[in-house]
Amino acid sequence: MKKIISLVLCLTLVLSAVSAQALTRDFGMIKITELMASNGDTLDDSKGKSCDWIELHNTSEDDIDMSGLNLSDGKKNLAKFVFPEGVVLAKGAYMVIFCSDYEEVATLDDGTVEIHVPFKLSADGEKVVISYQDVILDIVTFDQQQRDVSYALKDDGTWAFCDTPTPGAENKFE
Ligand SMILES: [Ca+2]
Ligand SMILES: [Ca+2]
Repeated sequence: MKKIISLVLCLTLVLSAVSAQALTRDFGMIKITELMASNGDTLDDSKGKSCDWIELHNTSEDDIDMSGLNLSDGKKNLAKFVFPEGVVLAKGAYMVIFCSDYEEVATLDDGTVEIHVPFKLSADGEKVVISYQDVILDIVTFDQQQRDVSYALKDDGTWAFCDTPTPGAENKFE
């Protein structure tokens, strides 16, 4: 009995050490929530360019270490972009990824991280896929897009065009 109690105690200590860290790699909790494949004047990057963009959302209660997660615009090459070490998406937070056709992870003057990935989104329609080690975790397929109208996830789990884009924030439909 003593052995079992000490084992339980050990396990509790290990578990509390893990939860104290509160930085997981639970990639299944990261969702694609919005995208814009024809960005006119909705959002500029730090260089003043209006690239296509993708929004990701951490739906979990823990900060997620994004390193190793793949992002792509199709299933053929899942790892067009691989998140590097040091990129964390805070619990409940949204992240905007610029699809600029070049790769760059830059820390801006205000401390935020701006990510550019080496592909663009086609306004004629394609896919956005996040994956880890060849396992697709979330995927959205979109058709023809209109300028400055986003394609966004609704509360009921369906996707719809959105006249009130919210890059980096909770989606809003009017
Ligand atoms: Ca593309
Ligand atoms: Ca949004």
